Amino acid sequence: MKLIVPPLLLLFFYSCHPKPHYKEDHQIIEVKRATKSPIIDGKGNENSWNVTEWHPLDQNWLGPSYDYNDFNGRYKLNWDEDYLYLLVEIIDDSLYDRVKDPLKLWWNDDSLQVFIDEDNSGGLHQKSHNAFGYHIALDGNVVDLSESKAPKLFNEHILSAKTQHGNQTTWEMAITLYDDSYSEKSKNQTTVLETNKKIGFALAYCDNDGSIERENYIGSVFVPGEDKNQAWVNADIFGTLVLK
Ligand SMILES: [Ca+2]
Ligand SMILES: [Ca+2]
Ligand SMILES: [Ca+2]
Ligand SMILES: [Ca+2]
Repeated sequence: MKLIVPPLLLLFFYSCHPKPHYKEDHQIIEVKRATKSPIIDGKGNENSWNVTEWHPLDQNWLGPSYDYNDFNGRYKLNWDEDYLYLLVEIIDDSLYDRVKDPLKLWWNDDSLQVFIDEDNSGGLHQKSHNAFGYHIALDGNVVDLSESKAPKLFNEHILSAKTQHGNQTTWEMAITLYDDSYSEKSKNQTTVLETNKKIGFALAYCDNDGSIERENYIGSVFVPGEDKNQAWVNADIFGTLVLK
């Protein structure tokens, strides 16, 4: 029997089921699998890092222009089935941790920020775990907003270590991924990474050299339009990683 659906009913169905959000991939980076998992010690001397290319951290999202000694940054990425690995090299003339409490004004201290959208869905993430925007403080604390929009430590999501030589800090991290079903009230499954998986990703550095507020906020992706400070709200601006 052929089922004939009246056009009005179809219209009703589509208005109740809007098209799913679609992120347009940009800044696509192919990430190679690590030949051997790196040791997270803040030293990028493993062979897997040596054979991996650097990417620039050079988009000034907030603040005036800066020179090389004030800030310069670059990063590398690798993966295995358990972790996304990140190596970041930062030149910063002054490391500043004004407020020691990791849950207060954390974005105004020198810190790295790692944005992860596990399924590359894009879309808003401020009030959900559709994507994460982890701040990693100089002392290694990992902060993001909780489901109730309060700051919360997510230290178990990112293992990090750093070393320093003069004004250069090298950060090495193993990042565990969680999908958008992540709940702060239950135990969560980690994502097992596999070849050809796409992940929404951006990196940023908050640079403060002694001011009340951060002086610069430098990101890894170009953000179109006047307001460049969008990553903490909208995962559409994240670049796209493709695991190879
Ligand atoms: Ca290492
Ligand atoms: Ca600086
Ligand atoms: Ca998502
Ligand atoms: Ca600084």
